[in-house]
Amino acid sequence: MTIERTFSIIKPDAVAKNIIGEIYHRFECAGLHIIAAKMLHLSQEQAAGFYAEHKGKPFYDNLLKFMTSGPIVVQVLEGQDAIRRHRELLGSTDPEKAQAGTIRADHAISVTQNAVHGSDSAESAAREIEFFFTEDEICPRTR
Ligand code: DAT
Ligand code: MG
Repeated sequence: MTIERTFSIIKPDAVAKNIIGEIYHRFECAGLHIIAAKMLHLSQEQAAGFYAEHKGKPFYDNLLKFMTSGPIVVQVLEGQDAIRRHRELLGSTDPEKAQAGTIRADHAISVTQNAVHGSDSAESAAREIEFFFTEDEICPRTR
């Protein structure tokens, strides 16, 4: 297994529920290290750029409305097999289908307000990290 980096968002619903630390705790317990982090409020343009792949889908307008509705926390996670393991912690997109004990099963309100985002491939991770972070905002681990 290789050490990977992946990109994560704590979405507006989870920030509003005051569970940033609860979610960070799950990452840390799973051996994922937070190597960059910040809180921000997405503009319409930023949200559209980030979710460009979903433009034209029936849920797109609601997704942008939700993602710009309040602050989010974005982070880069690093660890062994980080992309797949992070996605496993999140659970399925629809919280009703998410495996018990996952973040979405425990905390998501609906398929739109689903608490968290995680990159789904190495290509998405690279693109999404670069979308939110400059190289000098990422802090390599001291081992
Ligand atoms: P994921 O976030 O699990 O990678 P995705 O990339 O397919 O899922 O979709 C991005 C987001 O768009 C998802 O987190 C919530 C929203 N979304 C996806 N499918 C939806 C649907 N059928 N109805 C409402 N919102 C949806
Ligand atoms: Mg996705």
